[in-house]
Amino acid sequence: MAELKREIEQLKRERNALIFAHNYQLDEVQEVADYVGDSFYLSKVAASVDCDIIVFGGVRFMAETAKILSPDKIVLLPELDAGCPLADTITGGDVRMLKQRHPGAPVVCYINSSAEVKAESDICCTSSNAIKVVSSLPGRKVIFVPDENLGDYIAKQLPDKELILWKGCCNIHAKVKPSDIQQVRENYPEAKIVVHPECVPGVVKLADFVGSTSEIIRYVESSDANVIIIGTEVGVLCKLRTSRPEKQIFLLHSGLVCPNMKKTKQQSIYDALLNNQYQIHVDEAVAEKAKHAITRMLGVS
Ligand code: CIZ
Repeated sequence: MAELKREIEQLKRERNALIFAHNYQLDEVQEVADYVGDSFYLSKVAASVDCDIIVFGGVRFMAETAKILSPDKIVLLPELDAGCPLADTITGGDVRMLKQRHPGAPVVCYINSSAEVKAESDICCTSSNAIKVVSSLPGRKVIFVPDENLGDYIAKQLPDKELILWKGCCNIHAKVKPSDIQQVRENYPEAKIVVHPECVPGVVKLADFVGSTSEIIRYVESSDANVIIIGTEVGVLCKLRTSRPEKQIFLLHSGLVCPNMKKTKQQSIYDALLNNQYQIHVDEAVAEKAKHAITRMLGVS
């Protein structure tokens, strides 16, 4: 592994490349990354960073977002089939149909969506800025796609808004049930329970804190609690194990492991740098419209 790390470092220098890793990536990928964070943070970095190549440890929609914001750079997704089943629940055609059904209502798309869906949307959001983004819009009615659970969470925070929701969900977060929280409360009465807003409403309601991956990491790092139970993908534990080794941090459900996020390994990063694979291309017209939705989000947050 140490040898592979050295070779990745060398290739990175030779190719003027930078490695991005989402908070859900394997520890071995986060360890070789130049930037680790959530989609919002990584999008901002992609828009400003100076390099020729971005190797994206993540899933397709994340690499597409980086390409849309940095069209002159080569963006590589090391595992071609690292996708997002939530993003795949909706197409651009579905968004056009929703707009026809609700004329005049602005469309907010969660960043977990294809470039085509972003291109049909007025503004994009991530789980860390969704409430800010939706509240920035004029009028009452807002179409929100594709995560129904995140949409429900936003709607509860913003009772003046009427959200039209798409019935998509992350099948990893949806595994957590309210009974998992009740069980943990019995076993660890002193613990704080923190969950992602992609969890179902019954889970969100019972949690002590709800936030995006970066917000969860910040919450744990600054919390006085010694025992913390986490309801999001296991990858967030990577940073916390080193930044807060004294705390007892557990996963709320053993199924909180995203198989798509776990496809990328150090070897895939190395192969990507060596063979220039797999290059992300986004149709120019689609990219231009999608960029508008993403930069509008960056302006709001
Ligand atoms: O916004 C992101 O990166 C996702 C998909 C989750 C999160 O909360 O960070």
